[in-house]
Amino acid sequence: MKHRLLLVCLAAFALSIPAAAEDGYDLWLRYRAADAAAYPELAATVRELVGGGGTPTLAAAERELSRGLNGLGGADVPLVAAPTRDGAIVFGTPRSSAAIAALTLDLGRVGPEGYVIRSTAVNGRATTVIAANSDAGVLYGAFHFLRLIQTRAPLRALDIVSRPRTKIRVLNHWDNLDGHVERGYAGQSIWDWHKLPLWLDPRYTDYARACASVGINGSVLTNVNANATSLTPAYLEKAAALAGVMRTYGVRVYLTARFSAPMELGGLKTADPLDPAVRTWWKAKVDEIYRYIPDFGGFLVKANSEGQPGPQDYKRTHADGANMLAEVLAPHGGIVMWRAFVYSNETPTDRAKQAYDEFVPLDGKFADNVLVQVKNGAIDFQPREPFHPLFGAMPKTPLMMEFQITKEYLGFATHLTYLGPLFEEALESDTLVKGKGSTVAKIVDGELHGYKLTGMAGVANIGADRNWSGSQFDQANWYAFGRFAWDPGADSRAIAQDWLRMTFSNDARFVQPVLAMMMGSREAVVDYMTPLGLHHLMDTGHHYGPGPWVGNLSRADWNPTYYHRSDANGIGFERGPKGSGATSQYSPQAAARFSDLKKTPENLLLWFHHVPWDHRMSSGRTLWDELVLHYTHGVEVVSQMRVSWAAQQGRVDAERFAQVAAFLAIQEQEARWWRDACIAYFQSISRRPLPAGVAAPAQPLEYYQSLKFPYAPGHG
Ligand code: GCW
Repeated sequence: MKHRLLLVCLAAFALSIPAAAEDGYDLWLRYRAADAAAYPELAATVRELVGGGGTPTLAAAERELSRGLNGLGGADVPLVAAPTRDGAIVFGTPRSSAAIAALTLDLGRVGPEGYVIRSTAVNGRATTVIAANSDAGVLYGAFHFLRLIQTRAPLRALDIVSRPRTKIRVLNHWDNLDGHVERGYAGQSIWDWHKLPLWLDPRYTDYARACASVGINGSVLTNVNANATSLTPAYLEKAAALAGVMRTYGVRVYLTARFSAPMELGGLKTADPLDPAVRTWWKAKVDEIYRYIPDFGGFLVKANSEGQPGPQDYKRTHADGANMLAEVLAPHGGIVMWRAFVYSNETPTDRAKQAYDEFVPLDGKFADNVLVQVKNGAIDFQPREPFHPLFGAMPKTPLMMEFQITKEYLGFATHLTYLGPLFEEALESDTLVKGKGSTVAKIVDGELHGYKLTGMAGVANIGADRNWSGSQFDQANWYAFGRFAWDPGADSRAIAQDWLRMTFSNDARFVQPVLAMMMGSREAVVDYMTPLGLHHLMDTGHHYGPGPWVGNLSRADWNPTYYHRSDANGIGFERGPKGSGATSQYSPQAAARFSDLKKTPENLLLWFHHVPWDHRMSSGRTLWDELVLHYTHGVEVVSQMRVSWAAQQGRVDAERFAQVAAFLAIQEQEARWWRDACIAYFQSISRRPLPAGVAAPAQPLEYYQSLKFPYAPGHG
């Protein structure tokens, strides 16, 4: 009797444990078994894996292929030394594999990091070859091959040739040594500095796997608002331990350099970049770093911006500062990524103009191993910004793109906002500097100006949360960033589709509607937060929720009122010739477009112009009516997203289904809050009635103004 009870209890317990916890930890590398009947070519083309270990990175490729193929095929794929039958997978470099060396694969086309995946014959057996010039290239190819299976792509007659269009593809972690992540919405930092170097959390390996799966080859471990302590021996030892894990996956470690470190750590009286003692200090420090981390990538530096120390403290230029560091990194093969996100302490005429004003005179003055890292827009990672005027304006200085993956201004972790369309829009923007087709993508990948160094950085959205990114759908933004860094000409829809299939399901009844939801999600945020070119309406400091009324902060350009400038007559920031003149920073052709109210795209109208409330829009409606309708539409799209997601119940696992559903409910509530607060405020200024049939804000303006969020996450 007792035994029977025990058995019943055990059975009940076993039933309560799902086959595999679907908490999002596996990211897009889930490798759940494919339905053999629906995808017969998997069994036909993948029968054995030809082992090709040897180096740690090739061993990692082998492990990943084994894990992926075993999981996806639902049975163990045997590991053999050479193809014994049709359906072998051979991977490696010409050095690691005689079979690959014997084939004509034109590896010259793929450069040091690219790869070829080809269906061919080896020893008379039908084989799929994954080949590259480097071990990391093989690993990238292995992940690509797994992706084909994960997305149920054809596996026969493959001839894939891929090479990255940028060299430096890095995540920027704004992680502090105390574990707090600036603008982080996924919990504490994944770097457990306190337990490093002896405890290597298995997460570090999974992080590196995920990065490598999309071609990310660098990780800046520390916040750009830097702490010199990260350069002390104790912390270098910890960073070296992380580098040891990441190296296997082709990910190099970088650190942020606090410009005043020679004073804070070295006891010097100055950090003047032209001072010989300062230069000697940095040389010794960099040599020391390379003793810990022989393949250290280099430094990312935020200087003379938002209170950070920098060369201007000594009347030196950004180039003086960057070149000092570049000189000591160069012998080791390191680089400097010097950020252009600067705005000076004097109250500016227009903050959007400052980076251009400070950096363009320095074009051609930076050392060869310096990249200037430029945010996609001139203000600050807003839901929509025009492309940064620096792109196209520094032909002699490699500019790298900086995107923000963490959604500081796009709803934190709870709003479902797929950033692929934002990345794509920025990269496809035409600077017109060398005629039509001079896109930002072609500047970033070096094609337009012949940059030797190229790169893309993404401010990471990764934290210690079990699902890594704070929400299931935010994982897509990490994924998409990697794919765009590899190919700045990539297509955001195709990327979203791959991600959905890998992360959730290949069921067309799921993929189609959820893809549509993802693709519309960014525009919805623009609509319910900052439509028609509005920007920086977020509440003070934490940037969570609306604060368009805020106008009392000590610096003019910290206030939303500075950006929208609404008055009885109209709304918007005049940046044409009669205003701040910021449009003149673009190429003459682009400037002609942006300076003329009639030629400015409507989705950027209020970025470039102060426009009367009664201005007629292309729809025939007044600006005021149009603004209100955009706000309202944004909320409607989110309501529709909830409905679409609800219809997916049963097509995805219950755990992730429920979390997404709950977050969408939060998003809907907050979208409505944004809409109502902004309409209530702008109506108090425009003094115009709402268009017919449009609901009035739920609460009076004072209610929205009274809300306070002292503990909103991520605040610097
Ligand atoms: O967007 C702003 C953020 C700051 C950040 C800064 C920057 C790291 O609000 O938190 O600081 O940009 O990019 O340097």
